[in-house]
Amino acid sequence: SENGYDLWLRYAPITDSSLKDHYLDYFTSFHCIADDPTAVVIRKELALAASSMLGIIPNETSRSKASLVIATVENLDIPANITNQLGTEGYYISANRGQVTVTANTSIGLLYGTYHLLRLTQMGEPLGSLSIIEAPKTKIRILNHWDNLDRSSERGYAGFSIWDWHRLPGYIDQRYIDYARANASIGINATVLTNVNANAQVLTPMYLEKVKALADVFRPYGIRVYLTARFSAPIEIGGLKTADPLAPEVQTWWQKKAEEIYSMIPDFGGFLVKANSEGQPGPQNYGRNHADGANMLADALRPFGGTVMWRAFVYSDEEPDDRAKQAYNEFKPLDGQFHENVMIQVKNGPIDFQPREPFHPLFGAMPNTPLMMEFQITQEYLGQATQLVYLAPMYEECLQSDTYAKGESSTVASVIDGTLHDYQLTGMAGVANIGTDINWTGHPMAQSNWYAFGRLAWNPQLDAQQIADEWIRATFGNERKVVETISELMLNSWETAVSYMTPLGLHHLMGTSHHYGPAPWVDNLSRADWTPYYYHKSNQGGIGFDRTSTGSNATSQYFPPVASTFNDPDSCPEKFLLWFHHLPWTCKMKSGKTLWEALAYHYQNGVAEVRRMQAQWKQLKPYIDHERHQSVSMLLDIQEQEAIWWKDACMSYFQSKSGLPYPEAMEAPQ
Ligand code: GCW
Repeated sequence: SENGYDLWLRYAPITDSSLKDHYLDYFTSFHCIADDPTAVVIRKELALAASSMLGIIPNETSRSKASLVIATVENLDIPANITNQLGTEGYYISANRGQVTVTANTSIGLLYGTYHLLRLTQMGEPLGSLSIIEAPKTKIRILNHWDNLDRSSERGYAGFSIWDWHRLPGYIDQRYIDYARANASIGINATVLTNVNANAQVLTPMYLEKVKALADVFRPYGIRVYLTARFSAPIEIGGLKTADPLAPEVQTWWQKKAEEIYSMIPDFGGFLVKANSEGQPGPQNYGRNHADGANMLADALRPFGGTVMWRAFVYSDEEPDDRAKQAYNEFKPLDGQFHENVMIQVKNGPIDFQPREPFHPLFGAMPNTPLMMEFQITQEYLGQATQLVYLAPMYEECLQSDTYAKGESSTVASVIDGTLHDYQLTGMAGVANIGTDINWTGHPMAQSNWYAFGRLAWNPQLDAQQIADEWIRATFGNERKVVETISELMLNSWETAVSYMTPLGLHHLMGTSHHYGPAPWVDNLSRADWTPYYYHKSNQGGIGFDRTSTGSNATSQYFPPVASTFNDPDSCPEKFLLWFHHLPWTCKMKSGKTLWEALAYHYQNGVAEVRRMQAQWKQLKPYIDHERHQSVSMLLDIQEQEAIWWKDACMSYFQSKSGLPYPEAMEAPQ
């Protein structure tokens, strides 16, 4: 049944007979030179794909007779100018006289190349004249599971954690294998199994056995396992009195722990650490800084080739004037002080995965410390698992932002892929939206966000449109009407959600702690930085957070001319207006509308756009199986209700501040 379990590896039967004949020419017989566990995976995937798409099991034959050859470069005659570009994970696909060759320096490269070929086949692309050279632009392409050992998942909306700790290590769930396949098919090569709000238990021998079992499953797919390290673990599971990073007994404890882990998992990736943030322990508890903490762990991992990913998501009520500034203030002065196997993991924006944020000012500001991106795939603030929001346009907007760190064209993407500052370590992390739901991600369309994350981690320059096109074809087929309609629907969906939730730079209006639905009126929490009111500050005089030089001066954390562009309400892009400015309700927008009218227009338009999505989806009924069509239809109906809820709640509340009448075009609250 079409329950979504197969993700974008659906391998639907190819019904067009000439296309089918074309693919039969290539998949009937193949030759694979490689016999390590990854080669076993390649053979299995080929058999699965060919039997499902073409109704055949490809037969293994000699190289001269084969129409498909999959072999590492030393077996073939590939010019050095090509092999030089492939690195350890890249591949070259070429076609010559009826033979397609996939080659790479490593078997992982072959696996990636095979998946590329299968993607083209699912997309109905001809294979006869291929010449594709691909290599990833970042080294670590990693999922962050915010999964707890009791199988709950922080900010997970698709069931429970897929890690069945209770039955590990003895029982290997088929899901682990399908998870690895899905990740490898889009180039994801690493995973953090546990929540950044970490539980030290995972570092005890009993759990490490289980982690080892997962690492063994993932290895042939090129995926390395990482764990979160709770900074106070030496106290909690080590019986020490302190976790001070400069205390010798603490250093020794972590060194021994690293030794123990690597004796079981020789390719263990390293640690992801959330320290001194939201109550998590860290080096500052001992009067030390982030570099002291990160370097201590890095030194423990270094002999084994491991990496520390230290998160820059820090804020506390000690800096109450503007939470958006704290990460920059704490980390920028430490640039250059981190050891070479440390990366700093920075969220895309300075607050917290809001529907839309300007890029984080740390990007470009730490030339001597490799920064990696942290995107959220799970839709904590974006309708969770009931709303259709394709996130690639949001990722793209951030990656294509120009930091001006080294003049024009210093994009965030060029920071992340390492080219701007010549970083030796590069990476992109995505907070996973994966759970035990049959379709993995709760909302069937949310699979596209997992897919898009992987594709952008591989190449941060890809565009959201191309990624959507690939995903739709693999997931729903190549029918033109289907591809065009879903593509349009997906590509508008993020802007639509921003419109009915937090237009014009508004942010953090969500209900406290669950973050679902509007609650801009909440103004009395114990901490200002958790209080929606703090972020919009609306009163009779106007609305917005003044982050200019007369306000919190967060704009000064950006390079010129970005700083001055954001600082001046006339040049600040309207999409970020109320992020940086507190403005009167009646001030004029570029359209000639007043701010109040523009706000109303956005909320109203967001609702109208959801209705358009419903209408578009309806048209696809004849083209899509009942199960998936019905499920997305029901979810869109909920989304419409929720968009109305956002509009009504926010506009009624803001009206209580502005005292202005509803603009004409606006449906008054029901
Ligand atoms: O987005 C916020 C979430 C927390 C999360 C935190 C973080 C894991 O509300 O649930 O904790 O960010 O990123 O550390």
